[in-house]
Amino acid sequence: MRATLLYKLYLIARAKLEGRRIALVDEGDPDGIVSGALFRMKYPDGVVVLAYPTEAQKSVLIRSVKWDFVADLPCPGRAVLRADHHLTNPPCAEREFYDPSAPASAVLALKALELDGNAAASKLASLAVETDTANIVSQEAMELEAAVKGADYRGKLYLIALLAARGLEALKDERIRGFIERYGKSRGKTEEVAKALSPPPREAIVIFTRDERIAYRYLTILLEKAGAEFTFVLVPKGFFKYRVYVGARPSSKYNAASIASRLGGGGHKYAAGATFRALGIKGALEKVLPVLKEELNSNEIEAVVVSNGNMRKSIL
Ligand SMILES: [Mn+2]
Repeated sequence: MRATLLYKLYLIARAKLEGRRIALVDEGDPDGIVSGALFRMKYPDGVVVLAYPTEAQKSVLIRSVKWDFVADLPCPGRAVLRADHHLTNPPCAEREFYDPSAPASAVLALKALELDGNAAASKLASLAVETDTANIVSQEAMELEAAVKGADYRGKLYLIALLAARGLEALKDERIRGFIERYGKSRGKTEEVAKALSPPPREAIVIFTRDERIAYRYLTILLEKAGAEFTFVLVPKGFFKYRVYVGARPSSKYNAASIASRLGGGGHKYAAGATFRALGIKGALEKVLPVLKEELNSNEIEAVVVSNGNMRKSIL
């Protein structure tokens, strides 16, 4: 965690000292990564920094910088150009390419960076649409998603650089094949957890007492496929940090974004998330339960608590 902060500081300092353009994109998914690659296609000597949405809103370091380009993230304070499609992120940059009805930020980034006519750039943006709308049909989109999820911070920056330089050929690179393989393993583990939780109730709420290092967003998708209409996953992430993944089936009455935004996060109606601080799992539940009870219109919440590999049902 600490090391990444220092690395971000280094990237920012280097860009500013060398007078290079600097971009901030979402660290979490292919849409952000592709947007970063598009920025590097336009400005090959530009510097890309990755951050999560909460950092863009709260990190003192991130907010102290004037960003030339921001994509798939809320406003980090000062920005020249921004491409985004999140309903929960109000416009803020000097020039906005903001459209909540766009299927991916990368599509808006394509226009913002004037890369519409570039075939390799358009292809990358189309993969971001596949992954961001949870409608992955091509092998390339599947591999891109796996590479992003399997890579660490520097690995993602490497992926961005290679996508910008070589387009989809980047997916054949040996180091990137390694990221894809790593993610494949965590997916397998996630599928086992989903199987153990199936058939899920209509409102599937899963509380992890420790980070099992599985693909939690994928878990919500699997639970929805298995019959859940609403999914909510709570996971500890590092010191006193908790991450929430919320999902809602498109045909259902649920709104994932409204729950996530009440926990300090945001996202889309069908997939949203939040990160917050709490002192232990008890404190985290104290934050989460009142919101769930109100949004689900219920006095008690039936959850599955996953603790050291054991699962038990619990009324909270
Ligand atoms: Mn997006």
